[in-house]
Amino acid sequence: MLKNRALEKIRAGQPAFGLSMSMGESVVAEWFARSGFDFIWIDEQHGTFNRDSLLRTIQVIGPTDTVPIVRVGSNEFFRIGRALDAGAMGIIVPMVNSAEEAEAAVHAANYPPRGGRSRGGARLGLFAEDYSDHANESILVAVMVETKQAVDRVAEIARVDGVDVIFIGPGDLSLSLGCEMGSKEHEAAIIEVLEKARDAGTASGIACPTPEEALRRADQGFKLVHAGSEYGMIMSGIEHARETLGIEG
Ligand code: 3PY
Ligand code: MG
Repeated sequence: MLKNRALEKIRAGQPAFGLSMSMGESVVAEWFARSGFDFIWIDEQHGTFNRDSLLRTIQVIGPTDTVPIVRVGSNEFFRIGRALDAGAMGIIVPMVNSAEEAEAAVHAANYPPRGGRSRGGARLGLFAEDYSDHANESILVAVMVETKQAVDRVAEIARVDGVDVIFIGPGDLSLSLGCEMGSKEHEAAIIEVLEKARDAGTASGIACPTPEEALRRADQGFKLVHAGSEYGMIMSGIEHARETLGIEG
């Protein structure tokens, strides 16, 4: 069997909390992997990862109970297969705007008969002899709803078999809606996504900049909850030091 603590928690109706990494620094990965969080989101889309640093980060996190999940750069068959072959136990697919695009992500992440993932990869035998027998049930597939178009179609996206989580990207959503983050319109769209996904029997997730915000979203019912990034932590640490010492930038 393959273990995926984040997916187990979501299936049990509990929130799974995670941190994200956007820089491929393996020592940060070591600290994050031992932090007790349920998952680490490795950001191929906006981060500075290349193929090597992505693999190294997964190699550091993989042996712990914390689950490595890759936000892939795009919804491409080979890109998704490559992240999973490197050892990711989940994918987050950005900018999914239709049921067809969600189906493509599920297809890429699952071996036949559910999908069309290609079997191979030098690492997978490390996880289980029968990896390909268990991968489909153990790998988390999250699709990101972060445009107006996707909000309008969220009910059909959430009904796609094999989508475990509808994940909101609040930043892109505010750009697409043309409203401020935290505005009434923005918040209404977030709650609409949460409720429509719930009606379809699918969990929701959301990216939060702070643990306080993550707690608030978990209380609202979000299950895959991003609670901060190494980048955000570095920036707030720098800001705190500057303010404390009166250093002007
Ligand atoms: C967004 O806010 O758009 C995201 O993709 C969060 O990572
Ligand atoms: Mg986004």
